[in-house]
Amino acid sequence: MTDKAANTRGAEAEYRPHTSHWGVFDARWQDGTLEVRPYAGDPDPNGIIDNFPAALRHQARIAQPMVRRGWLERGPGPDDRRGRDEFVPMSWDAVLDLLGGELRRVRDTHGPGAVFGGSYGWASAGRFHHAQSQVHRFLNMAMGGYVRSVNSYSSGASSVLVPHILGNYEELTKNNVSWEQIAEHTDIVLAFGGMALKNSMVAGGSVSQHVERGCMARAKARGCDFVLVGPLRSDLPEEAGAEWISNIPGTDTALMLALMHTLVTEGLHDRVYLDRFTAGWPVFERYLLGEADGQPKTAAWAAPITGVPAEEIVALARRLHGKRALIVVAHSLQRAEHGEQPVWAGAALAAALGQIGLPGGGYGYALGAIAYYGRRANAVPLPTLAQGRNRVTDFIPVARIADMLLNPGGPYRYNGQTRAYPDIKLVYWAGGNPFHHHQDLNRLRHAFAQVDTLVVHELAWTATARHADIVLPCTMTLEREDIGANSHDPLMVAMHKLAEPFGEARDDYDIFAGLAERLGAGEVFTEGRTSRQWLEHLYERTRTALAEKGLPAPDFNTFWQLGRLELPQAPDDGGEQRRFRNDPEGQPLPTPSGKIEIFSETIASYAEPDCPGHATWLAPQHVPTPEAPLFVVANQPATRLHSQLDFGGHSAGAKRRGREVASLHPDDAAARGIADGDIIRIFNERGACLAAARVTEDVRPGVIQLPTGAWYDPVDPEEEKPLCVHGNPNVLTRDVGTSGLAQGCTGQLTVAEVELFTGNLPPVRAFEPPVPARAEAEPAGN
Ligand SMILES: Nc1nc2c(c(=O)[nH]1)N[C@H]1C(S)=C(S)[C@@H](COP(=O)(O)OP(=O)(O)OC[C@H]3O[C@@H](n4cnc5c(=O)[nH]c(N)nc54)[C@H](O)[C@@H]3O)O[C@H]1N2
Ligand SMILES: Nc1nc2c(c(=O)[nH]1)N[C@H]1C(S)=C(S)[C@@H](COP(=O)(O)OP(=O)(O)OC[C@H]3O[C@@H](n4cnc5c(=O)[nH]c(N)nc54)[C@H](O)[C@@H]3O)O[C@H]1N2
Ligand SMILES: [Mo]
Repeated sequence: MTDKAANTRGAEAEYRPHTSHWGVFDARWQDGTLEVRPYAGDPDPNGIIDNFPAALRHQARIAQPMVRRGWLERGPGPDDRRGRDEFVPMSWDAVLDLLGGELRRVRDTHGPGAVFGGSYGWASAGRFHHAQSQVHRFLNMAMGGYVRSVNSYSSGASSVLVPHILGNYEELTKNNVSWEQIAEHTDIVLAFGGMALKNSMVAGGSVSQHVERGCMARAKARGCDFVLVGPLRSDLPEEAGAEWISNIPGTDTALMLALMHTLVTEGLHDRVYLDRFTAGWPVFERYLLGEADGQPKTAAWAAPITGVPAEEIVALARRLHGKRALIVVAHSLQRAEHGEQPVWAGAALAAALGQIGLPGGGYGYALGAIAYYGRRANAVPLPTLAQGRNRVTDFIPVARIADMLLNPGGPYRYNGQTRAYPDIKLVYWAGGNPFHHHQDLNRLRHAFAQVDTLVVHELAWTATARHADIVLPCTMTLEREDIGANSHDPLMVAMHKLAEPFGEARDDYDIFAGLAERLGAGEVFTEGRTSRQWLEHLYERTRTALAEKGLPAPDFNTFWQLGRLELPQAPDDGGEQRRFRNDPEGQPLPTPSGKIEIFSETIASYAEPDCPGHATWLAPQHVPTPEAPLFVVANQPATRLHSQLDFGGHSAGAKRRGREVASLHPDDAAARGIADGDIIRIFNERGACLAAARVTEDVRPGVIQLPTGAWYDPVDPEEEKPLCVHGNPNVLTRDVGTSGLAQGCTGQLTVAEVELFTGNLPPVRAFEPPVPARAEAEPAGN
């Protein structure tokens, strides 16, 4: 049956609701094409929904199960042919039998502690077909558990640091200063790394209203000032009318210290607040004033480090005093060497201003990074798939995956412990793309060569799928029913099915159900429910909570027909930080002292050389050199979520000559004979990629910005360090942790050189499926 016939029978022009991490939308089939339109209640829709139509039936989709030839012929084992081998198509029954046997072998020979199921990644919206929940539930129920990963690539450093110094991480990011408070109360927003609208337009699970632009415009109209600190002018929108302080990347901690030094020496810091609400300020003050190390952290000291003139630093400190001031530190600052320090220094600065816990004031850590920050929490629980119990206790900090695979048994530091990496035989990935998210991809390829078996569920031929031994094609969100919602958005969405599965693709749930059955855990995994029955079952939790509150609580079928359901929300009450301010003795923070820890005895006792007991300027090791004179800022892409649907129309439309666009300053371009639109080669000791140059004054000199997400596309995978012809910055980034405290991802910044690319331009092949094996290559015995 053609798509048109399959999808348009009956109601050609009828729009049906669906949602995504980047927005709620409706879609319908018209003349054989899918049309999408944003949810009518969204004041500022996200153009990323336009990636769907062209992506749905794109050749980059995976049509049938595939097994890597070398694995099929020689069996499981380390193999550096991963990523360059051929694939053999296989039927679902055969591939599930084969994989079921391999899972049984690993479980029975090595135990579940030899399975890595961390499977990091954003997958798709939808509470049931959430790939992470599905893979974890499967591994718990059918394998007895798995080695997991903790924390995220987003906030690897801050999520470990914050519980030591500020309290609950979720409260700090999600129930703290809101957009509404900024619109109404804030006098000055000092945003380190900005609050780019491209970022806040995304939220895991769903987002129905993009309010950030409107709230910034309201604040500005009321007289609020916005000051952006960072290498790119575009990190605050025009509506904010921001002043731009363009500092050298990675130097924000020095700038914050100098701001605090100015406040203290001019008597502008809030001593009463610091005495009552913080612990350890006197130790930190001795460091600020140079009594501890002989170096006062003056504006004159910070000026050459940060590239910001001393007078500007002093003037900024004076301006912050006596105002309803909000300090914002973007996630990006901590996705770098010593990433803990700017998070801690930002908290100390907000505390020195005495603003934490006031409406619209204090510390808006990560505000603007994602659309579930700065919003109200829902007052009812969401449908949630139980994941069962993991009997394996071992874990790794998520960004240490390559270290783990390359050094089984090797020691590493994490949050005060010395731990050992597990010995992994099988890696199972569903819903993430390590060839998008991980650093130093040439090293990652070696790491994946070490395992016995790599299993990947994917909807498209990502580089991760190409490196797998067993590739199982899964449906795209549009091809199945689900319930969409996030914890800080008032709209729950009935995600209607809009298309038949591509080729032989199956839902992750059905794939796991088939495997669970082969491992003797079919009934435990499915509980006898179809997908539709699961949706009805999971919906009940929210319906019951609504009914208990005396609110409209439609049954599932009514919800499904309505398409959307408004959920009640909690008050915008400032959360834990406000409660602490109002009642410091009765509602202490969940830190060791019950206060904001400007100095942490606990962290000091860990004796990490790269993370001392208070915010400290630790000069970075990874700085520009004559061979690599430019900073590379590898930030989030504006036209897609990470690598998802990079083959869609919106993402493809923003590229030039099929390459990702890298932005650099006219001076840096001129010095290298580069003009706007030229193809350039960006390279360092770890690797090289091509990109299309955009020459603009909106980037600080000495910086080149190349967003993440263009699919890794090695020109010749046989080479040791192949050129990526498409523009994936993770061929350049370093694979090292933030510090021995958190071991977070440091992918945001690296250094490299750039030159005009003058050779024959190799085509982009990332979206062409790997050539299927010839018929005679079927496994022996066929
Ligand atoms: N250099 C550098 N690197 C970075 C960052 C950076 O700032 N700089 N940022 C980091 C951050 S913050 C993050 S969060 C990570 C993001 O890294 P990831 O979350 O791994 O990136 P995604 O592209 O979202 O990967 C999701 C994958 O799931 C697939 N998928 C979608 N729906 C389904 C489904 O239903 N089932 C299955 N099985 N698969 C599905 C998609 O096709 C896609 O390949 O990247 C990190 N990497
Ligand atoms: N459109 C879109 N939105 C997204 C995502 C996406 O992939 N696409 N990903 C989502 C996810 S998972 C996350 S975790 C968040 C990430 O949120 P962030 O990590 O905050 O986002 P980034 O865009 O990586 O970085 C924000 C800005 O920080 C600036 N910056 C980089 N280094 C420095 C520095 O040393 N100092 C200063 N002052 N500024 C610096 C860069 O100019 C950059 O544009 O974004 C979310 N939003
Ligand atoms: Mo993230």
